[in-house]
Amino acid sequence: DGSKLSEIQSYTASRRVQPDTNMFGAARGRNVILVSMESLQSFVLGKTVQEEPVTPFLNQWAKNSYYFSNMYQQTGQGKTSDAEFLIETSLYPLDRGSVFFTHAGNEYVAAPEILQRHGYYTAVLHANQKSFWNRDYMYPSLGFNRYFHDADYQITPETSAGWGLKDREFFQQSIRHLQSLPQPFYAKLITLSNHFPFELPKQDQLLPEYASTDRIFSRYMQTVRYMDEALRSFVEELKDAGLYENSVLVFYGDHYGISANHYQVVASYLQKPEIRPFDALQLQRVPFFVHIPGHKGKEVTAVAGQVDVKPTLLHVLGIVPKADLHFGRNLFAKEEKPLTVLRDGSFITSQYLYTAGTCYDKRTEQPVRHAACRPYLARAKKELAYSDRIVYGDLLRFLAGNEWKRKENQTQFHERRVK
Ligand code: GP9
Ligand code: MN
Repeated sequence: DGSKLSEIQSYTASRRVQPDTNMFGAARGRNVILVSMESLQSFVLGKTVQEEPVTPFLNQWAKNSYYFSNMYQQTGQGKTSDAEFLIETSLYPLDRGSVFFTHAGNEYVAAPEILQRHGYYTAVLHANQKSFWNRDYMYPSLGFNRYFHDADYQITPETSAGWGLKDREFFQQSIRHLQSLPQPFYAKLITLSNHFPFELPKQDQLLPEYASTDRIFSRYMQTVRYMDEALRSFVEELKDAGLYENSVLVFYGDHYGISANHYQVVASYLQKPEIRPFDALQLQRVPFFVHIPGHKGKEVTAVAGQVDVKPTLLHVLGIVPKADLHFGRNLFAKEEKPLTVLRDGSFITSQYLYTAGTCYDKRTEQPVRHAACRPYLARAKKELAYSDRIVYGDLLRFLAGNEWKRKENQTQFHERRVK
């Protein structure tokens, strides 16, 4: 019942000591174009293969956007879907399984739903089967009006590679879907080409080959380079379609693409003797960009997580929801003791990094006494436990101001499924 929620609400409220910043409402009323960048990790940004940049477009993009260089991915087994969950709800995904499958029928106060109530039309665009990750059931619960999936795209052998429609084609074909939406809209586009096992025909390989016996890593560099190119042309196409100026563009990496099986080559690529637990955690950083046309942007180095995207976005849109609950924070406001918790309980603060029971000093990269991390450890555990309690107990049903949903909920769950 409601009392279970109130303890959690006092916790999240106490964490929310976030004043307005000069970014409040900076993108008020604009369309939101969100891009989930498949398997993109931060370590490739600014890097080269045989002197050729791996991400020429994103390197540039980082200079004219708010670029959050210390954002960590917080996903679990639900991979892309967990990243979506974090971004839309500012809750944590579960420690096992995919919350998209296990709790699609829950009540949420997700960003699309909040934006819908503020006059936005909300859509997802992704050229894969609509039932993948149970998206067709989950999206209505998050507040999406429309889901463009594989049936809405022309997918031929020539336009496909690996998992399906190539990103460049996907973006091209998405333009007319975006043009068909009522404005302002909130549209999330989910890329696919940079997905394991990173397959790409010769003519799309734009980078010299990275010489290594680890084929997966070499191919990853190629598909990252390809996605970078696809993003570059997408922004051009948005400009041509007249959809750039009146939008805010939010790009995020969903989760890692290079698993621990490939750390030997990662170590040699990064010119490190080995990937220690400290390095492995630092590799969990994913790029996050908030690009507002007309803004110069800047690099924000504060520790951040995907859970922070929703409050950050609402802040730049100038929206203060009537009913809301989130674990993340607005990244434009200064936080004295920022804490980013990963799904496995590891965490990162301004000074320390904690993983597998060891506390490290980020500056020296060496273990320090456990006591240094202890004050954060309790908070980290609490965050995950509270979030789990909400998901397992479907507690947002009891959120004050959320009552209107109870009526809607009387509709059979299966009828809410995306058409
Ligand atoms: C599938 C795509 C990839 O539609 O989002 O999912 P992933 O395997 O990365 O979770
Ligand atoms: Mn993914």
